[in-house]
Parts: sequence; C-alpha cells; structure tokens
Amino acid sequence: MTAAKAPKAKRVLLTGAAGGIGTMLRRKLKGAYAELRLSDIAAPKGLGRDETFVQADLADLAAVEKIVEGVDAIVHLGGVSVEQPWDAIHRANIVGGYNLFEAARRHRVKRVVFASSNHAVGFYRRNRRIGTDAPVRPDSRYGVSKAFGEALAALYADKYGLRVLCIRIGNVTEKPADVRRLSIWISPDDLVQLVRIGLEHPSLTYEIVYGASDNARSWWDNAAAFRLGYRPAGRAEDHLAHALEGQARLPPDPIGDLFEGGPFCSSEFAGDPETRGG
Ligand code: 15L
Repeated sequence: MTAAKAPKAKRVLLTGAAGGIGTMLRRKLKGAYAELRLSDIAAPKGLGRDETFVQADLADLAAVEKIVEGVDAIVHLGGVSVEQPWDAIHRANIVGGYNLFEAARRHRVKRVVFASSNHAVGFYRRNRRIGTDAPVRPDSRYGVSKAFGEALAALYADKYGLRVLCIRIGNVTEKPADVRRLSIWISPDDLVQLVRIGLEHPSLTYEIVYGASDNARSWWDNAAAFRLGYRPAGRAEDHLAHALEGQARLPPDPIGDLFEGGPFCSSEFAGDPETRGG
C-alpha cells in the first residue's frame, strides 16, 4: 500500500476515545499522524499533556461540527457499543451517526473509518459463511444502528465523495474470551492494521470489511479486506485453552449458539429458532 498523502501529515479525529477500543487505538496510533484529536462525552483517563481532548455529545450537531473542524480523517468509534433501550441507541448511534457524517461533509473531511459491528449480521446461522455482500441481518437494536451507519456511510461516499471503510468488528481483546469469539476475534494489532488501511489506502472509496483476525473457525469471507492489503497476524486457535476456560463460565445459551450474534440473538428472543435467522 502506498499512501496518497504522507500519513504523518494527516490530522485524525478519534470519537469514542474514552472507550475500550478508543483507549487501545489512542495508544497504538500515538505519533502516527500529525494530530490525533480525541473526543468523547467524558475525558479519557490518564490524558497526557501531549494529547488533545475535545468534549462533545454526538447528538449535538453544532458540537460535532466543532470537533471535526480542520481534520482530514475520522475514526468513528463513538456511540453505544452494546444492546440498550431504543432511546439511547437512537440518540447516540442514529442521530449521532448522522451528525458525524453530516459534519464531515460540511467540513470537507476526506475519510471516515466507521466502527460497525458483527451484530449488523448477527442473525446469520453459524453453519453459513457470509461475505460483506450478504444482506444485513441485525440481531439487536444496536445491530440495526450499525446497519444504519453502514448505509449512511455508503450514501456519503457515493453522493458526497467521502472515502469510508466500515469495519464490522468482531470482538477486540488480547485473547478470545469464549467459543463464539474463536470465530469473530480480532487482536488489537490486527484492528490497528485495518484502521490504518481505512485512513491511508489510496484507492479506497467505500468498503465493508470484517474486523477479524486469521481465525480457523471464521464465519466470514473477508476477501474485501485482503484486497485492500490486510494481512492479519492473530490466530484465535492459538488461544484455544483460554477461550474454553471462558466458555465453561458461561450459562447455557441454546438459542444464541445457533446464530453468529450469540447472546445478542437469544436476548428477548420470541421466535421459532427452526425458521428464523438467515
Ligand atoms: C460488539 O459489537 C460489542 O461492541 C462488544 O462489546 C462485544 O459484545 C462484541 O460485539 C461481541 O460480539 O463479542
């Protein structure tokens, strides 16, 4: 991959900087770009003197316009990252997502890396292998908000020329936490690699990729990511014992075990597991 513009020269905004993935990226991207501007509702812990933090509520368009002003690219992690009541999802992910892309357009931001989620396609059965062209099959209100974010990203890419990489993140941890995560796990370094592809790949226009390491049990065809130069180094099976220990601590979940989204599918489930899901 040859960067169109020297990466160092880029000014990058990181939303959701106080969250788990935000904290990891904030450390791993330090020094990689001319500016790494951090934003969240509350300040991240342990903010260094050399770090810039600008508070903003994503539901407030004027505030979002202020944080995007003057940046070249945005890594959008902000919003709700698990299932919640509709009001919370609507405010942070639907209204917040719209505000982020609209502010990016108004301020001529060139790129957005959008943190989508495996829960946009969580209701596919585990015996299926899906690519990024399979229709969305959300497993939660949260998953619906991520599918909405991907659609919004496509609109802003196709109509307004934004370059966008949507990463359907599996689960980012040092080691896969249970058996489901053996299929969807991504190591922190592999996620950094994908984020940097989104920030720097010269011919990126709009793409959805899976945020997964090189997992033998993967349910996903990640050809789109490989085409962009992604070469994952993590392998979930190297941590099999750790995942099995974690699994042994979980309650049985026969419905969740049928579908990729696991507990996000079984929560509130009232359908027929034989006929539902993709
Ligand atoms: C997600 O999208 C969540 O943000 C994360 O907290 C995990 O629940 C992950 O999915 C998962 O599916 O393990």
